[in-house]
Amino acid sequence: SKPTLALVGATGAVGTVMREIVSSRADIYGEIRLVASARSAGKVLPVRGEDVVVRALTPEVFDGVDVAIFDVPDEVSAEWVPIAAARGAIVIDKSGTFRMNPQVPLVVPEVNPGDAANRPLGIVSTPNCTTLSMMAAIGALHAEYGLRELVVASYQAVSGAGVAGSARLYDEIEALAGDRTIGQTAGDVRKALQNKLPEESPFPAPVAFNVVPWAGSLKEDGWASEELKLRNESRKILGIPDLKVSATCVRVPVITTHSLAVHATFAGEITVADAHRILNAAPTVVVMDDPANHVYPTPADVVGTDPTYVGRVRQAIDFPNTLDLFVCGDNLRKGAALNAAEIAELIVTTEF
Ligand code: 2RA
Repeated sequence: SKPTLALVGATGAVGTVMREIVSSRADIYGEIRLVASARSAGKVLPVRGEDVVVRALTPEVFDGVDVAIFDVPDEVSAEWVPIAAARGAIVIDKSGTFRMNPQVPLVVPEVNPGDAANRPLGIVSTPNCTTLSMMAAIGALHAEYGLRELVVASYQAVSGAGVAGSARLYDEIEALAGDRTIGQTAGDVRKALQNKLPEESPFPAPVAFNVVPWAGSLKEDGWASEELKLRNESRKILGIPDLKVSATCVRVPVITTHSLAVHATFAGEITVADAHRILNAAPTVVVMDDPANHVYPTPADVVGTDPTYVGRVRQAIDFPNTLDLFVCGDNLRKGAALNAAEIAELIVTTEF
């Protein structure tokens, strides 16, 4: 019989995309159970064209579940993922809790699919959306040219901070719209928002009419957690423990789709033609790279779609072993729900 899937965190930003993704891809599941906090239990949400009542997160909800996909805050995963695994579910977890645990594989199906089968705790982690947004492209280049260093600047969408992140940008834009004096005096955006939007923002500075060089929490020596995740997770997924990585993560006024400017250094010389050939052959990568005709990926043009988009590929003038490229990926799809769904499909089709 077909396996039972549980979607835990079914009502969040990623959960909403998750329901849409499992409804539109090959129908490999028997029952699909929707699970959320007690606050959301009882809601009726569509999945595969049917209304499903959301169930509260309890140990019993995992009885009979074969695969559970979790998209909940770190502390909720820390408590509940082991409970689901102990009840026999194979858990695919989107939180940061288990990603760097050596007993938990961190999987991007295009890059390291084999790792998904080796899961002593019954848990597979899926990476942070920023890492994921570039990984299909970087993994393909690495497989042929041997990656040595990554220097990355991110341009991250507000929905990376969940439903509240998107709501905040819409609110800020609405509050400031129509004022053609705004954005010309130091602090005027911040002041106008303080007057009009008294509630707290999920971001440490205005995000409308602005860019904010911060994502995540403060770590040692001034690093943001997001920047360290990009480093540590890239090393683990690519299987290069000493990969040199340095990142600066920036929030921009985009609702959904993270972008990254990537400076990638390889073991030997790599040309733009080499990169185009490899990226064109990668099934989930789309090359949009014709600057003479203004063809390059932008978040607004690719949001809501599955591939990893790459453009602006250049051989760095002073670094022959280095490519500079611009990558866009939908942070709620490949960056979150889609990658989790693909891991689940990989496990179900090979093991059930
Ligand atoms: C962000 N990467 O964009 C985070 C979400 N996991 O805020």
